[in-house]
Amino acid sequence: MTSDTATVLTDVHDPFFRVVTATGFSRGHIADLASGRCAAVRVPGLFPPSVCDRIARSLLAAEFDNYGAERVQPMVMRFGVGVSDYRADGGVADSYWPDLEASRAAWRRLSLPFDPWERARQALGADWPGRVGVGRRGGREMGAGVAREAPQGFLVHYDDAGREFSAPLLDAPLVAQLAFNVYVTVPETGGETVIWRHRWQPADERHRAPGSYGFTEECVRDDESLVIKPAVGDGLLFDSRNYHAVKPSHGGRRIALGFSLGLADTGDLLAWG
Ligand SMILES: O=C(O)CCC(=O)C(=O)O
Ligand SMILES: [Fe+2]
Repeated sequence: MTSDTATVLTDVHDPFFRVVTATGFSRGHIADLASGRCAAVRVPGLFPPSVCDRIARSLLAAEFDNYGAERVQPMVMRFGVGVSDYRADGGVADSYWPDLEASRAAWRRLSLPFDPWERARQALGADWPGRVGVGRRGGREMGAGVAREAPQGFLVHYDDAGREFSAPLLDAPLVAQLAFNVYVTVPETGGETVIWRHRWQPADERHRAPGSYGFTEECVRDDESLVIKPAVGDGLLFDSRNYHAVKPSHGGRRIALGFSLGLADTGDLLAWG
């Protein structure tokens, strides 16, 4: 490749690969995300400082579990269960359900005076014509979300239940999948979320360590990217089928409440953790 070609490649920009900053999540934002007309929507102050403080006070003192070390290296911590740790034979391991009950009990023991998941869903649904609820599988309600902390970051990866599970994960078929996070504590430096304009393709598997959830940076080397530096209270919604990563944190903990958000064929938005 000549250096001229290289210059052209790095200069090329997709006008739809952009972060929109807004005062709330509108119907249009969610439609644009689902249809690929924007990459991420950020709402500063989605959770007010008093709400973040209250959640942070509880979570900073709580004991986190780790995601399974065979799949997730470097280590990522979680408070609550995430279904990605329970993938078994293309489905969901039975142990997800009792562990989810234990996770709900652990969240109740934090004695928060509000339900942060309900609050987040209300914000997402403020302008949405359909329902915003928690997804069901076999009639049972899935987890509403999980608090996560990745001190050394998340590797480059994508999230797409349609590929990760051999049959539909939820009872309602999904037509798009987004990731939602709200940040309750952030580090002094680092902890940026990076999103690449790249969706999984078969050859990408060359860049994945066996059994790992993540890919090497090589996989997205030539792709346009966006870097988002979260602040406390920011809500971030993005298309999780685009590869994304989180940079390591320095000088403080980065705790995010997150869930996947599917757009169902019914027009409802369904969360799961
Ligand atoms: O913490 C973040 O900013 C993104 C984490 C992530 O990989 C996700 O929400 O799918
Ligand atoms: Fe992700």
